[in-house]
Amino acid sequence: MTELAKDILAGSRRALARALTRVENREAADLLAELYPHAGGAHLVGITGAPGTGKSTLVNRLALTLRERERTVAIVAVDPTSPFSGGAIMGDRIRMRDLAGDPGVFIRSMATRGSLGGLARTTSDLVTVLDAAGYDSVLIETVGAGQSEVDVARLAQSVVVVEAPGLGDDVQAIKAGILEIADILVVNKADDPRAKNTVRALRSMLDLGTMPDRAALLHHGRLVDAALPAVEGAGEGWEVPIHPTTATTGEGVEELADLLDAHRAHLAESGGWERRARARALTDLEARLRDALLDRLLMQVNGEELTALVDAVARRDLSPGAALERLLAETE
Ligand SMILES: Nc1nc2c(ncn2[C@@H]2O[C@H](COP(=O)(O)OP(=O)(O)OP(=O)(O)O)[C@@H](O)[C@H]2O)c(=O)[nH]1
Ligand SMILES: [Mg+2]
Repeated sequence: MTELAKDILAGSRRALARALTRVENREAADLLAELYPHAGGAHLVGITGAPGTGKSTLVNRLALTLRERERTVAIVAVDPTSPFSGGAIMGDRIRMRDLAGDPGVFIRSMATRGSLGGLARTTSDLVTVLDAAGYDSVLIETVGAGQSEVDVARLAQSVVVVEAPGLGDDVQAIKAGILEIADILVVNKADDPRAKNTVRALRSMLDLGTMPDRAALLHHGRLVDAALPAVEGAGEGWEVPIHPTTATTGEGVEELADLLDAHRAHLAESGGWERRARARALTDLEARLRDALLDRLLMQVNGEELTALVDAVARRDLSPGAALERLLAETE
């Protein structure tokens, strides 16, 4: 084993920081292979929702609560510089004030812009390193608008979707299908009198639908379909709670920590933990396979030929399917 991997497993923060930078630069394949067997013990919690709902403030509070329970916590903030709300800077400043200097907390911010090789995969690898480093909980905060929420859900064992009153019309984020990925729905800013309406709107939406098989929902692809056959009654028997919090005062955050513990315990008992781990492994493998095959194929393709095909498809002289046939014929 390399010194760097040993130092990480021994708890060196400097080694950890160095490793995470390598991961972000996509120069860590060997290191990840070394650390991978040591990961798997952390509770991975995704925290997502529309900009400005109070995710950072909530993550900060949750981290403090977990620390009081003697758990160590790593925080990965994906794209902390959301252009949509000035709140991001605020939340992150408070976070630094309350958590800085605690050796049981490790905070990493990650910019989405310029992340090489895909945000989801880089985040997944960062989380693997933090998991191997021995943190009890890894909290992953993303500002989500569609696909990125689902990508977080793929990483996390427990997904917290944060809503808040007064962001345009009630519960707008639900349009993006965000409800379906929630294990716990938090209505933050419960100090706002309109929060009751938000809770009510969410309640009626949840009552409308039965929860689908989560693992299958989050991970559909060819490999998954083949290797993760549908399971009888695989809604996993978890009723999604709608939980109000006021992150600024910390009200409701103890109960949120309890709900997360309960969800983890539920996954362990129901087989959901294993099922999600398996689904994640398959999704991960499929994404890597696709990238690798694409790279390999593109190396064999003549650039001019590719340009000509794109032109032809754009002019509608050729269908995308027919263009594919030609590409494949060329590389066989
Ligand atoms: N009234 C009230 N304000 C809150 C609450 N939680 C957070 N805020 C405020 O909402 C604003 C946004 O908070 P953040 O924690 O930065 O929200 P965020 O969801 O992380 O924002 P982005 O990262 O930009 O998406 C800040 O001004 C917070 O002080 C709450 O429970 N009640
Ligand atoms: Mg934030």
